[in-house]
Amino acid sequence: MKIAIVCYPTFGGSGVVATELGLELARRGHEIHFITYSQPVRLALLNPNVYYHEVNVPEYPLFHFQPYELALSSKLVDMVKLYKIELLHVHYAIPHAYAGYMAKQMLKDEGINLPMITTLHGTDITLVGNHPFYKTAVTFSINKSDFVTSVSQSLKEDTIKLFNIKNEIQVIPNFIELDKNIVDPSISCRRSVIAKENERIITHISNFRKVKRIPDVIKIFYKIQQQIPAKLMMVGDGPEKEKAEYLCQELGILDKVIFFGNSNEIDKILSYTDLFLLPSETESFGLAALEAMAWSVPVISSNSGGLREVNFDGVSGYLSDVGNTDEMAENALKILKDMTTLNKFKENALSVAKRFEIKNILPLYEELYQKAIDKFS
Ligand code: GMT
Repeated sequence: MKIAIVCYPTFGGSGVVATELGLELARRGHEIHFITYSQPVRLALLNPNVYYHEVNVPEYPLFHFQPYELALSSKLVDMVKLYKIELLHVHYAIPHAYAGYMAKQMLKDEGINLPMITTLHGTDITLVGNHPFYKTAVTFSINKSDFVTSVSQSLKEDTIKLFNIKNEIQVIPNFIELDKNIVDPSISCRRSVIAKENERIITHISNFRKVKRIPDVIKIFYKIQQQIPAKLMMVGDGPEKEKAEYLCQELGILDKVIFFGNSNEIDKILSYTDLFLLPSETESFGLAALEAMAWSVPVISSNSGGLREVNFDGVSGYLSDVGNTDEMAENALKILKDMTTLNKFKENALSVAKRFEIKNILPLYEELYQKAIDKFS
């Protein structure tokens, strides 16, 4: 199949899911065209069957806001015609489903009927899309998509609750590729740069937005390090990062916290992590938690949204109410208290992660693609 994938190219989860999906589809012989405003961070272009088409938005003094949707829909139409693309898969409703719908209409005018699948990822529904200034257009573009998927049951329920949706929503969970998780022999020496032998390594990875409750991450770690020797690795960048650095300074723990910024070495970092923290306000799925579990790292998370479908309480980690940092710290200490308990949780984390292996999830997308193409042919 010839598939166009529209996504955000940044470190966020939806872009990562879209990129990994496209790369795996390409390995399976499909022709994949990524269409976005810069090269997706996890996209290695040296893959056969993978194309990347950049959307450029020329500046003009009259534009206070650059008309990205316009440039994206034009690019879509041009690439669909040039490469004879059969299907459009847009990740994150805003503004991709809207631009995709416009492209479909333009193509229809030229006698080309292109099916469009929209995958809802989370904040496009729960935080941004729900805003009264966007809601009308988001509802319209979800209802005009030919097929709609969501990354968790919880997100499906939120979508139905928040929008007047007429379409069926199929849940296709996010996935993980486990085969690539091979421990690099240089890892133990890298670990020793970060922490001493007796120190536990705790990690948080996110885009450092408010929804991630970064101060809670710090508070949980503060309580942990009062009881056991530990280091905290803060990976990612965003608006809450600087405040977090000051909070660590105030609490006198700055020497125990390493702020990495955005990293392309997530796998290496996770391979020597003992515990992952994700106390988010809301999380439609929690891909970062799944990525940690795939490296046998147990997770302390909030129990919001789709996290309950990923992190199993008392098995792969623990879940607490949003903001209950005391309980989160207690649970963390329960896991870290001795090697036998930690190893049990590590084993469990990996076995839960295996349910989300790419080889189990990808066929669901392939079936849906086929159904969409058949419907339009
Ligand atoms: O976390 C974000 O705000 C980024 C957002 C994205 O588009 O990258 O993440 C959402 O999509 C991820 C991939 O499906 C999910 O794993 C995240 O849970 C979801 N974030 C939220 O719901 C807050």
